Amino acid sequence: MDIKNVMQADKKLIEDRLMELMNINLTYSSKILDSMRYSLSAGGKRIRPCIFVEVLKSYNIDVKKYLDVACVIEMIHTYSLIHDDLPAMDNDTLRRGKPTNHMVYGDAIAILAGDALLNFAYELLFKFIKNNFQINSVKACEEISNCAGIYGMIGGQVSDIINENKDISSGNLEYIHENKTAKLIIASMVSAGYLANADENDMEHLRKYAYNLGMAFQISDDILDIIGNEKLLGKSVGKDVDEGKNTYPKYFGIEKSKEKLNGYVNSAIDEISEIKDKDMSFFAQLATYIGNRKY
Ligand code: GRG
Repeated sequence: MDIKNVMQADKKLIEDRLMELMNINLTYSSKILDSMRYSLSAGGKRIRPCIFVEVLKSYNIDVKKYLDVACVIEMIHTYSLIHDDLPAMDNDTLRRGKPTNHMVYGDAIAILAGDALLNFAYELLFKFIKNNFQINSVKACEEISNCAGIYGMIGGQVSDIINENKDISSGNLEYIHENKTAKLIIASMVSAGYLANADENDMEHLRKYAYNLGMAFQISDDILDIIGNEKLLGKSVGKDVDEGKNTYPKYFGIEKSKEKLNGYVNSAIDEISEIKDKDMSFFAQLATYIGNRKY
């Protein structure tokens, strides 16, 4: 299996559905749709919804039935990037090599586009529960909202912002990355696990795999930011490294960060290998791929 081909196919499925969902008409406020579509189709890797889809596939579940939940996760991720790029946060002018949302639509519309994506995501989750009414659908949606909010991504972002240019403990550093980055990856894996009716033992390993993968993802991202070669990653070209940010390379240095990255990759592989009666090879390969992203 070549995971790049697998992810390419998943990406197409997700992007087609995203654009269908965004096929909305608004007479007097269509600008918000332009702004939402701009960032949704600006060339993300779609790693979170791919993870969601691949968990379902491992459990032989019909992916199409749950595609809207995959799109919800990508919408939440996209809103977070739009807001993160705003002048009040990271003040970035480029993302994925293109002008950031607020550079094209202005701050007010960019703020509203982020809000609208988050709100639309929850509208879709309510519709999904209405049409698939069972306790595990509710648990899947609860997991997503929990991981995106103050116990997750927003909590991590807050701790990141208030600690800029400050010395923090390694525990705080881990908290920031676990929440800012790993939680949305955990949401992708665990919500799919619930929808696949995975047993408790599997759920535990899915959760721990996602945590380790998320930490590895962030550390490799930070190492790549420092060493450069951003074109290989397909992410924002020309973005400067923010010296005030608390990152693993800043805290531990590059070599120790690489060791930590390998540790998380190996732990992720160990966790997923514990699920023995399903084909989880995609996930072992994904962890290896993230560990080997080129510097
Ligand atoms: C504004 C609530 C709020 C949160 C922002 C996502 C985020 C939190 C900040 C973006 C900055 C950053 C480095 C976050 C860590 C997560 C991360 C590596 C995001 C980039 O994800 P990719 O690489 O992006 O999946 P693409 O472009 O592929 O979608």
